[in-house]
Amino acid sequence: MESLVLQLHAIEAVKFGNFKLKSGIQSPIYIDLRLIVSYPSLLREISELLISSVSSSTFDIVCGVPYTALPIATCVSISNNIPMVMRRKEVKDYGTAKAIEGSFKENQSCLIVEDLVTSGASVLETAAPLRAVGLKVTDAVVLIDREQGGRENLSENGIQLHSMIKLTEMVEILRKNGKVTEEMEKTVRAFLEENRRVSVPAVTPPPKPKVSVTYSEKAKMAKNPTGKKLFEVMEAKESNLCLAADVSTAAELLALADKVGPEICLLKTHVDIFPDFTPDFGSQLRSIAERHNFLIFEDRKFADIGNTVTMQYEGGIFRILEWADIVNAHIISGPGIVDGLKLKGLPRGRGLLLLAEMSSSGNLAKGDYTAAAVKIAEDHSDFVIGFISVNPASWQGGPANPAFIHATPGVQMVTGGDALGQQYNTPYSVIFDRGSDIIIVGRGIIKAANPAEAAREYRLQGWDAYKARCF
Ligand code: S5P
Repeated sequence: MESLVLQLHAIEAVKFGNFKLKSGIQSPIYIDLRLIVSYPSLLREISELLISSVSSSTFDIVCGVPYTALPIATCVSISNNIPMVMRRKEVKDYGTAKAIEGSFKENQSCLIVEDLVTSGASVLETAAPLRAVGLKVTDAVVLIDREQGGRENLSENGIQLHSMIKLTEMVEILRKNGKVTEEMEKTVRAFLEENRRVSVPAVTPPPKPKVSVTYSEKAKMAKNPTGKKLFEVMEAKESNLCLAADVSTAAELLALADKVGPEICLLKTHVDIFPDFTPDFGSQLRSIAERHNFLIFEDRKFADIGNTVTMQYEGGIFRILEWADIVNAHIISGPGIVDGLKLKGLPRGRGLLLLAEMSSSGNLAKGDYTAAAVKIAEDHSDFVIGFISVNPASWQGGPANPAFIHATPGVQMVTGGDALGQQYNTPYSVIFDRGSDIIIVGRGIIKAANPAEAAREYRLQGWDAYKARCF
């Protein structure tokens, strides 16, 4: 232990002076173990020492307190062959809404690894989300105990602290080896006497996900006839899959719709990409939709003022109002856009989705913008059937009213993206973790060797995730 303390001092991981700690108090000693990543043999020594203080076989999983203890926990995991999980510090910023990364099962025991404990607040901040996902947390190993109430605060929260060395012991070693003066040792002791117990702020565990409302229940809640019908189709076909049919021609789209039709609840078009569009496109697509029982969504992304969009919706070459059950709109121009579209769409029983979030990287639809979309939808729930969303589970105040549909683009079997900013999540993460209702899949299906088979696979994955969420 003496040599370890001297090494920490030599690399300046222990400093003396006047420092403000995370808890707010001023301290004459500061310990910064972030530096140890630059000294692999020291890192190994510390991780071996830590795990030797507990019986490693009693733990199924280890978790380091971010960030300093992450490399230590990784070493403990590798050398003892214990799987590791990671706690995300910035759940909201990243938008996956997953606080704990990695595989684990409920009731597995998890050992927390930390470099330094003062009040124990950081350990408790990590224990709360681990416990919220069903892991058992009863022990924490830590290299240095600053002796400022950490042990007591953790014990009150059901966590036994195993520390390798106390701060006073460290300072004593350094004084004996001529690294600090007797006076400094006294100052540190006096400081510790005065700050015996640093209280911890209460840590509220994150709320458990709400038991989800089923699609049939949602169908009953929906005010708009198209919204209601969509939920009914989803339930009847056991499908929460929307095909983004971004093929090159109208002829190709019609052929694809017929093949993939049995697997989908909704088919999404970008009608303005077809060089061979003819006025009977809409009626042809509607007859295929009727045959296979799916709805049609023209992804027009209206964005203009109310008066202009009434004309764009009804007129022009495409006459979208005639054949699309659903269209969507940005809310950048304010609620007038919904009034305009509603004027034409509601008498025909059509529905509108608002773009509350987008899947592309760097997009601006977040925070207050998303909240404004939810507010506009609530004010027009006779016509607005829901949202294009990415992570409704992370929205301010939780997901919107369950009568709304949350449809999420940017879905493939593996996470990743394309060269132009698209970002992909898996069907399971979209439906189960992010609380969405519909997966919108384009290239994952249309570029597959057998699109109908690929669609079937996406449908099964999406439906399994829904069942896992609801039942
Ligand atoms: O934020 C969005 C909104 C939409 S509607 N991100 C999207 O990707 N979309 C649409 O979803 C996009 O226009 C495309 O039609 C589809 C995604 O296609 P994929 O090939 O990337 O799966």
